[in-house]
Amino acid sequence: MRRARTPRTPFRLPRITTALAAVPLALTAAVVPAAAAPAPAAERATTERAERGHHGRDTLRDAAPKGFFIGTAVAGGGHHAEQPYADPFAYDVEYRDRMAREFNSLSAENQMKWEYIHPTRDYYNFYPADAIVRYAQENRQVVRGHTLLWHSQNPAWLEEGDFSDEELREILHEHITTVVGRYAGRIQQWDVANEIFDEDGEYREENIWIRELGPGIVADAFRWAHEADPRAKLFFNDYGVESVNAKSDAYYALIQELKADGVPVHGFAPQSHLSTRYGFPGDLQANLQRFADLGLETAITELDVRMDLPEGGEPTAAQQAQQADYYRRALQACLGVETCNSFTIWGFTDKYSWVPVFFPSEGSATVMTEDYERKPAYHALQDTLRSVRGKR
Ligand code: 9MR
Repeated sequence: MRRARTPRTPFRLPRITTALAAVPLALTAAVVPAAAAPAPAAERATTERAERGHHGRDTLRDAAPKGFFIGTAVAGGGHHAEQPYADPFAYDVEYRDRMAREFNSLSAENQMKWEYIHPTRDYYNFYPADAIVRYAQENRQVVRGHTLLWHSQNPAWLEEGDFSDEELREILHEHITTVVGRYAGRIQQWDVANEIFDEDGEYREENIWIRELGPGIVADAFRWAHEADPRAKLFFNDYGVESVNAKSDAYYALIQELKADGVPVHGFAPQSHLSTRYGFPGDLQANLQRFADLGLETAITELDVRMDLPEGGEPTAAQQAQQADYYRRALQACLGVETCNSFTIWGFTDKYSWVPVFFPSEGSATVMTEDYERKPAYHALQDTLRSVRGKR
């Protein structure tokens, strides 16, 4: 029997005309600089043809083995909002074209986070997230949803509100039901719980849900997400859990408990924000494997490799080679684990990377320069994918 459909949203959305609906997104963005406006269609087609000439069938998704998802974060919101450019996903045509050609999986960098998708208590802003899901469908890409229960990027109405425990629980329930339900069948993996443990493997105090409602709320979040979309694979996601350490041990123990209780947890993902300041986490594959052995899917969800930039800002050849080595080893670790079928980099061009904004002396963390030139790290990924194509 068919399940009753969850209503798409209990709230009234503003009516929009078809013409408006076709505008990519960021209708609410401030003034768009003229230079950033999309190129006229004809010009765009020429650029696309020229590009295909260069890179047609020569991209990461073309190199990927069957059933393997190579993804990127879709730039928009978050740190981008303070940068001197218009929303990349809405207005950078070259960026959009490359994203379609290079990747078969997309993650919402910020657009599905609470502060964006649920900015006031009674209103959901689905435009940016809808645009990503629609674009992904048009380009035969899967989507990773990010994220439902987190301590950061929550709206003030939530963090500063005066709610009873019952109300808070209902707010989370309604949010998960509404957001996951809206995209049901169109999201491959959801980062249900993000960054819930600190470095010592203790629950983070900053997490409003866990602090106010107790850790049991995590299991409820997974149950509610599963009810809203039984097909989506539900993940724990965190940084600093690439290796076997106190934090990843905390996930290992928690997931065992949850599975014993029948909670629908399907995956564990080390984000993998790496830096050449620290060595490569050599036990990444072994760590993924121990989670796979619990019957879980695994994924790399936010890989980038930042470095200290020399004066002038250009990485040396040696730095580029070291970075390429980190990218290659991260991908090899994932490919070495049978249940690791999703490998996402946190942005593919330095033009939009979060790294220099958060780590001022570091940068060059992605696989393409600001001008979309492919770095050695790009080729490391491409060669590694090609080497297993047909064998996996
Ligand atoms: O890339 C995101 C950036 O645009 C935001 O400003 C930032 C705010 O915290 O979040 C970045 O994405 C984070 C992701 O959601 C969770 N893991 C760490 C990522 C990098 O900070």
